Amino acid sequence: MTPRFIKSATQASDVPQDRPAVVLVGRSNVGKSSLVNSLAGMKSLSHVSGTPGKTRLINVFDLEPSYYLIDLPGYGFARRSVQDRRVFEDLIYEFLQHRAQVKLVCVVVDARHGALELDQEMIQFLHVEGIPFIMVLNKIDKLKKQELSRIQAKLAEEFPNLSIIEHSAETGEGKGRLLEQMRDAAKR
Ligand SMILES: Nc1nc2c(ncn2[C@@H]2O[C@H](COP(=O)(O)OP(=O)(O)OP(=O)(O)O)[C@@H](O)[C@H]2O)c(=O)[nH]1
Ligand SMILES: [Mg+2]
Repeated sequence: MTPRFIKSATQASDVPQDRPAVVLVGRSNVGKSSLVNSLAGMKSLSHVSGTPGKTRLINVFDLEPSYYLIDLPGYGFARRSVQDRRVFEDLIYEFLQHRAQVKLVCVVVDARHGALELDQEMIQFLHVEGIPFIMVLNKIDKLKKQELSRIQAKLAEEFPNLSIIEHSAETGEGKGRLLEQMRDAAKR
């Protein structure tokens, strides 16, 4: 089946609920939309931008029949006003909190930076809410092997029980493992 874009929703209640959901969250510009394209094996299913703050809506994709893949706006985009940032953060948290169909959240981080403060907050929230989550260490093509090992060790120490998947939208590395985890989560 060809992956397809289903819809952009402005609020949580507009997201279709007839399938389990796998959700991408993370700071603005870490590569969530690129990840959708990478997983779909398509260049422009989701809009990617060099300018942070590109995704402003809840975007719903159909990559595989057993779940919807949901791309949320990024948090922490510095050039947004505080007010605007809060609107996005509320949208993200509200969506996650009221959705029984969310089977897995992928917290996407930039491999060069690891988990920053807002990521820690997100992880804490998911933990408290009991929502299953993994971390996607993205843009690994930007790191030398040694730097990658260093950040992996740091993350393993910070989050001992967290499953972390390395990924690059440039090389496609990690794509298969990630799709497998999504498929498995959708069955639970
Ligand atoms: N080298 C490299 N660049 C990447 C990778 N993933 C994303 N990028 C680049 O990072 C920038 C941001 O990518 P997006 O996919 O738009 O990021 P996003 O997380 O969806 O951003 P928001 O929509 O603002 O939340 C773009 O210039 C991408 O080409 C990757 O794995 N490797
Ligand atoms: Mg985006």
